Amino acid sequence: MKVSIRSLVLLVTVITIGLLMAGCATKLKITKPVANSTVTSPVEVCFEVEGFKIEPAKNGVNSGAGHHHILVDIPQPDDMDLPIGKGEGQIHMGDGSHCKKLQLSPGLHTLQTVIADGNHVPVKPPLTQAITIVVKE
Ligand SMILES: [Cu+2]
Repeated sequence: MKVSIRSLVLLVTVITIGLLMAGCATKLKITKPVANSTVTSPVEVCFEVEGFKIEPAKNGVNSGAGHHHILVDIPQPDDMDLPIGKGEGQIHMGDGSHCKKLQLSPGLHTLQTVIADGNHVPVKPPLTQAITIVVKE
């Protein structure tokens, strides 16, 4: 009898830990604009993150924390071990914000968000999502 109660306690513990881990899973979502929608410029881009802390880049490199980047009309970097550059289409939200207004020309655009650490190096496993939108005249 004692053994079966122990087994039950163990089972409940395992299930609880499993549920807690599922609840802590890191998720990143572009909440604005809606994917495949037609919008007008300036376009406000907003993100929602679960299980990960968004903080200013000046806070340095901290486990489980970083800031957003938006890659506009450029592919994801080939080498995700290198810091995200500061060239055209590479937007850093180093102030720790969740939203950014972008001036975009009319036409089709790809927006990809990448979360990177205080040194601008994409976090591992990568936290990224890409959407396509159309900006009308
Ligand atoms: Cu950055």
